[in-house]
Amino acid sequence: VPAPTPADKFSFGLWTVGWTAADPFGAPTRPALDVVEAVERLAERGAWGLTFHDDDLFGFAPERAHRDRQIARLREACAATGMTVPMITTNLFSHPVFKDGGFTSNDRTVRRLALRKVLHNVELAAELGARTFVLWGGREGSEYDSAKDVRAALDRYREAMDLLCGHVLEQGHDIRFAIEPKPNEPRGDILLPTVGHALAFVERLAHPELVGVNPEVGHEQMAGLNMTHGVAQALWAGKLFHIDLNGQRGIKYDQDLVFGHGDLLNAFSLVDLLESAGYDGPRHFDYKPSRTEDRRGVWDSAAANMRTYLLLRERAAAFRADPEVVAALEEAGVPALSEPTLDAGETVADLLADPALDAVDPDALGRRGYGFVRLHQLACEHLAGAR
Ligand code: GLT
Ligand code: MN
Ligand code: MN
Ligand code: MN
Repeated sequence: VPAPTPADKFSFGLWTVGWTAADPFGAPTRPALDVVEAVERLAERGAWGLTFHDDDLFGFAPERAHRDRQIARLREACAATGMTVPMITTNLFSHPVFKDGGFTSNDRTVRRLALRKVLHNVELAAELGARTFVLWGGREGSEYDSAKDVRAALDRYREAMDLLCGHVLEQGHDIRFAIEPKPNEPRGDILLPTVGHALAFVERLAHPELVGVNPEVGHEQMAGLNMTHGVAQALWAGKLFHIDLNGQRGIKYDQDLVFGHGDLLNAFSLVDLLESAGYDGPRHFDYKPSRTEDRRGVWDSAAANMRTYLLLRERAAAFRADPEVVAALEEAGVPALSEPTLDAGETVADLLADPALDAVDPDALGRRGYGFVRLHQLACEHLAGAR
């Protein structure tokens, strides 16, 4: 497996390698990580980008001088290492003021504060040359159905998105927004819980072309969904603006494991999809180095994400190049699905009158074997390094 290089476009959140591992049950197990060290350590390992929330870099409501200094230190570290800032995002979930949400809080003043916080950070994104602005609405939701008017909340969510898009257009910034779905945690139920919900929401905005999605592996899997299918639909809709790669084992709390350390087969099909679809955006890792890890474990786990991606990319290419796989795909009818069901120019009347269809024996057709299991076993064998 080749070593990661910036051409692979691997990026990491400052909140990932920088996580001090405080959880709801225990205190931090690691000291805070300085942004300059994060940039340097990631660059040494072949990463391309660092992403962050406003609060990660300079805290909530920072003194002007502190904010400026942190931004300058980040810029210098990037200039010295060649690292980039491809995406930034705003923290609308940690401070108690956002306990009922930012854009959709029941409190109008909170909503106005949230919008102002994001607008400030959009300006920072433009200054740093970040082309994608992620919005994870972790606190936009409820625990109690009686406490949230969901239709009104969606009106407010849309109002916020329309305002942000209008601002970006007015300023002429080269920035697009990516909504990150999650079904629950920290709220009992979060609005726009899955990729599908987010895609439907985007189509009702004033500037849908400026808004896409940032699917996270673990978040789709927390909802029991197939990440590869969700990403495929986002690609199909032209909406895969960004992606959060990590690992999750089943329907439980958000584990944020290393990419591939959850459902490895689904990770394999995801890499196969991203590579074959020509997705050329960031490969962003949103994982948490486990609470058991020390500093060395942090950097080992960061490297593990990139190595797993490259390993799966290699395995997927070998799978596609294997003549037995090509034949099995053919037998399974996978390439045949790309053929339109009607001929060019064929009408409903032509279809209804097609004599070839009268000659079809549905029972015989129903006995056709597709060979999907054999095909999937070939995928498993490539993944396991047996072929
Ligand atoms: C938070 C969340 C992640 C999001 C981050 C972006 S914040 O860590 O758990 O999934 O991607 O806001
Ligand atoms: Mn997560
Ligand atoms: Mn997370
Ligand atoms: Mn995420």
